[in-house]
Order: sequence, then structure tokens, then C-alpha cells
Amino acid sequence: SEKLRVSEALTFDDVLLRPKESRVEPDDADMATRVSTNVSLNLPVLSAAMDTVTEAVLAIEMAREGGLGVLHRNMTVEETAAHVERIKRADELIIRDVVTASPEQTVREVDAMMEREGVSGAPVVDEDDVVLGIISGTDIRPYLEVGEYDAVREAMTDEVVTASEDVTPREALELMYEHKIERVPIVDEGNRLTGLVTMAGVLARREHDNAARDEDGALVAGVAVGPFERDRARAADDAGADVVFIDCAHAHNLNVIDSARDIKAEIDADVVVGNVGTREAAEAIVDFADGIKVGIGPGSICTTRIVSGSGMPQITAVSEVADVAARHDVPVIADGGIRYSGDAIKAIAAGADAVMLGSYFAGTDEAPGRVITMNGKRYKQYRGMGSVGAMNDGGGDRYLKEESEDEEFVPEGVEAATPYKGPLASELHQLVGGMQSGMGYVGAATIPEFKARSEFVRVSSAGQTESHAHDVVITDEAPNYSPD
Ligand code: RVP
Repeated sequence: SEKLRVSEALTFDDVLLRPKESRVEPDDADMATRVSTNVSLNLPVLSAAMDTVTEAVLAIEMAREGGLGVLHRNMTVEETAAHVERIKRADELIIRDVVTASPEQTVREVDAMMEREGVSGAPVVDEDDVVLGIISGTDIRPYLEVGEYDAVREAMTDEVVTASEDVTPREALELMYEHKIERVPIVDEGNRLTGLVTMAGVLARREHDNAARDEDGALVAGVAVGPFERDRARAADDAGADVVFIDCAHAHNLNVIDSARDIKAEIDADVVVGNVGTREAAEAIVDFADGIKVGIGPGSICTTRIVSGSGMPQITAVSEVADVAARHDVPVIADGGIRYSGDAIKAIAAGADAVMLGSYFAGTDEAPGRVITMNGKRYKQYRGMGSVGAMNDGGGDRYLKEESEDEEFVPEGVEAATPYKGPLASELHQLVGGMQSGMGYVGAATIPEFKARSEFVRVSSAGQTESHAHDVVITDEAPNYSPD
């Protein structure tokens, strides 16, 4: 019958990257990419917007490593704004909460204050915040011996090196080295204090030289919002979010598309729309979306395909969407189903610019939730946002048909546990290192080059068996491989 003349759709295990001539050493593969029209990352990796995966703590670490954390939406709108602000302030060059001294205070008082606030120096300002001097532990020490009741005015250094708001980290460091000082007050045209840059702050930022930052140097922030949550989208945007993700299980719903379009028109942040899994869906959103997220049913905790009988195996879904998106120069994110680094780089080969993972990060220290021990092994909770538990806790309307109190949910996700993994940075290191190996095998030094150069071969089930460790008993756990 006509109806059964169906096309085939493939997923990760159905394909492998064809090895090619190469001069690319994996370590040299450049992982920089775009996640949306205006936002670039240094790693093509996002953490899922799930309440057992991404809150501010994990998002900060993701951005410091070069990727992007997408905040879940099982929280109030106020909490969303607060989490975004935490991310944005985390690596701030200019401290805004400056501990200041007044010229009339005694040296003794300032000494106690600095001790209490945990700072080793403070700008001295008048009632109008005009900077008069700066006082440090070194200025204070001699006075503590002979004049602890003298005024700060006497003890402070009154030739202060200041800078303006637009100072760069490099300029600030140069100033500090040149004048042998550890802090530079930031002032406006009236010499009024607006902030402070410290040596310790600049050096801490240097430790994360691969971090994903906005043009002001703050870490990038991503936020999931429900398709009809204009208030959350606006709050996230006002708080400084770089990318807002319209978070929907089926974004080829025309009501969702209308609303996403409205949200896009209202906010400054980039708007990524998803999830979709077909060429037609991509065509319906590509004219206004800043990025398209792909994944109908591949997630490890997702039962959409079983419950609804609908879905698209992920490699085919990504490549259909990518064909459309590439023509409009819109980035694509492959979301869900990634178990190994090999899956992640296959998703990029299929046409994605970045990948999003949930289960891979849920077991890390930075993810919300406690470590639990079962049968002597350590786990952390991981649950689908369409699971009964997540929906009962609030924002799971992604999978909710109707808002009704008394009717039972029809979940499309499960509640589970995932092995405890330790720090996020080492998980990411394994993930990205494996992806870079893939680029080495294909001979591509950048993500765009890899997308163009990579080719797939089809794998039989015998080939799949051969791919995994086989015919041996594994004696030691590898950090990047644990077959189910
Ligand atoms: P995974 O990385 O395979 O654990 O998949 C994570 C993805 O699964 C999420 O980014 C989201 O797209 C999807 N998800 C989240 N909750 C559910 C559900 O309850 N069905 N699915």
C-alpha cells in the first residue's frame, strides 16, 4: 500500500564517521561554534534545561569551560531572573558591591571593617561617592602602632589611580603592574565611584581563558521558557540572558510558532526554537528563529515515542533540519540521546552546530540534587521534565495537554537515577576530547570544516557489536565508556 512506502530514519548507532586522510591532531581541533545567530561558544556543548541538570551553579561552570548552560523553567519567573543575574555576575570584571571607607572614620574602625568584609583595601569616598583616596592594609599598619584613632584621611593614599567603565581586563592589569597596586576604582566623569577592579579578580578570570562570554565579558546565559511564557522571556531578557529557548516538545505546533514569533519580536536576546525533527518544521520557523533545536523523543528519560507513537530517530532528524537551516545560515542544536562523545560528534556531522545533553551532566557535582547510594553505588536523581514528578513540581507544561487539577497526567518521561560522576569539568573534558578525536579521524580542524568534510557509513548490527568492547570482561572502568 501507498501508506507503507515509508522512508527510513537513522540514529546514532546506525552510522559511523568514515575515516579520512588527516593532518589534524585532535588536540588542535578548534571547537568554537555558534549556538544562535548572535551567540558564539568555545565548545559546541549545552546542558539541558531540566530541573535535575541546569541551575545557575552548573550554568556558571558550563560557561567558564566554554559551553552554555540552559536554565530549566521549573521555578518562578523571579527565580529565573535571579539565576540569570548570578551567572552574569559570576565572573564580573568590575565589582559593584564595593566596600568603601569614609575619610572621617578612624583607622581602627576601617581595619575592623576590612577584616569583617574580607577585603584588604577600600576606596575612600565622600557623601557623594566622589573618590578621595584609597586605603589598604599597608597604609594602615604603621597607624595601628602609633595612631589608631587618627582619621582615615591621614592614612590613605590620596593619589589614586582610577579607570573608567570601559576599561578592559588587560588595561586594568597594566595599570596595576605599572603602579604596583592591587585595585583600581572605576569612576564616572565626576570622579564618583561606580565599581572596582581587583588583581585577584582579573587573575581568576584568566584561569578560564576558554570561557564563553558576552561582549561585556560576562559569562553567557541561556534560559528555557514555555512557548506561551512571555513574562518569563521578558524577565530573562531584562536580567541579561543571551539566548532564550522556546522549550516545547513539539514546536511544529502552529500556536507555539505564533507565540514564539511574538516573543522574538519583544526581546533582545536571541531566540532558539524547538524541538522539531523534520524538514517541514524547520521551514516553518527558520525565517524568524535565531537557532533551531532538534529532538523528538531521543532523550534517555523520554518516553514520547513509546507513549505517543511519534518521533524521529535523531541522526535523520538533525540532518533534515540542518539542510533547511544551513540555507538560511541558522545554527542547529542536536538535543537528546547522546550517551558517548562519539554520538555528539556524529550529531555535528549530521549538521548540528552544537549538542545538548541531559543525562551526561545530571550526575555531576554541579547539577542540583544530592548524591544517593544504592547497593553501594553512588547516583544522582535524573528525571524527565515530562515525568509525573517534574510535572507535579510545576513547569512541566511542555508535555501537559491541559491545565487541570484533578485529571491524571499522561507523562512522556520517567524519573530515574544516573551514576554519580564528580566535577563537570572532567566530564566535559572527556566529551570534548572524544569529539576532537572524531575530528582528527575525519581530518577537519574546525567545526564548520568538519560539517562539510565528514561522511557517514551505515553500520549493520554485526558492525555495531564489533564497535563496542566485545568478547572480554571489562576489569577497570574507563572514564568515557560504560556500556549498559
Ligand atoms: P538526554 O541527554 O538523552 O538525557 O536527553 C536530554 C533531553 O531530553 C532534554 O534536553 C530534553 O530535550 C529531553 N527531555 C527532557 N525531559 C523529557 C521528558 O520528560 N520526556 N525529555
